[in-house]
Amino acid sequence: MNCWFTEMQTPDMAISCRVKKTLHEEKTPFQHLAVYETDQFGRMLALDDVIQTTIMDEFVYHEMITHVGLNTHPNPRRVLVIGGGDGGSIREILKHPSVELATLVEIDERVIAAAREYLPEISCALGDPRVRVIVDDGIKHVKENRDTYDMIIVDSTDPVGPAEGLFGRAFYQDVHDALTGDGLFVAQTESPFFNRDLIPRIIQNVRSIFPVTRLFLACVPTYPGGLWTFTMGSKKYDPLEANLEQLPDLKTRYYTPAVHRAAFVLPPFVEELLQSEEG
Ligand code: AG3
Repeated sequence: MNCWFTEMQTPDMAISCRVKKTLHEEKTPFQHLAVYETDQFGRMLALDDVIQTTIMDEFVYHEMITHVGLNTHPNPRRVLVIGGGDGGSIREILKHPSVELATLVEIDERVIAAAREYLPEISCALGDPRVRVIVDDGIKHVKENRDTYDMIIVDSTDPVGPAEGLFGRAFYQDVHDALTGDGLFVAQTESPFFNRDLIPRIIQNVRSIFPVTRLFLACVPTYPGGLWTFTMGSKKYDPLEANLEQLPDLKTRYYTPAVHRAAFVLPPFVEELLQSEEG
């Protein structure tokens, strides 16, 4: 059998990998959800034919979307993840002893169920007593919870379909208001090669709301272009001045204090996105 999964990463470019077995497939009220067994990347979760996470490279994304922010804040106790139904961000958050409550707000409960069943390495922390799982719209949740979270992680899909609102100014304002007085947020913000209109818009919006705005990079092979951006908006703490001397043992495979600092070193073609007047 010769069966391939293909994601159209742009209208003119695709990534394909051979599928050994389709482990699960369904149409949820929100999207098409599939879990494939592949030789190249291990098990892989796709939503509407877009790769969300794979056993081979999920650690990069989940470590970087969580630890950079958590180690920038001196005492993160209440942390919110919007999206991220696979549980990878939650798993990393719980490595921080300061965290008392990690809340996951995922719009599609079927994603959580599929991750629990087929991706236990990623979803393993969802049953921890410090975790609260809420099936709801993240946009609504931040509107309804003011001054509540020390850190918010926006672990979303691409800015189409259910996640579109998670990239707009109104949402960042609600994220700001849902954070405590010295809180910060980190969002996944797509490819510096293929999203050159989107990223400057995000940066401008976040800058108009947060005193500290930073972009950082990591390499996620299954995402378009491989090089991926994350954006931090912070009310007080600057990730470039974070005290990384005495971290708990995070047992990471990508994140280290040196990688934390290096992630903010931007090549000129990325730096340009921060200076753009467009948007
Ligand atoms: N969120 C998806 C990031 C965007 C991937 N885009 C793409 N493959 N075109 C990942 C969720 C993992 N918790």
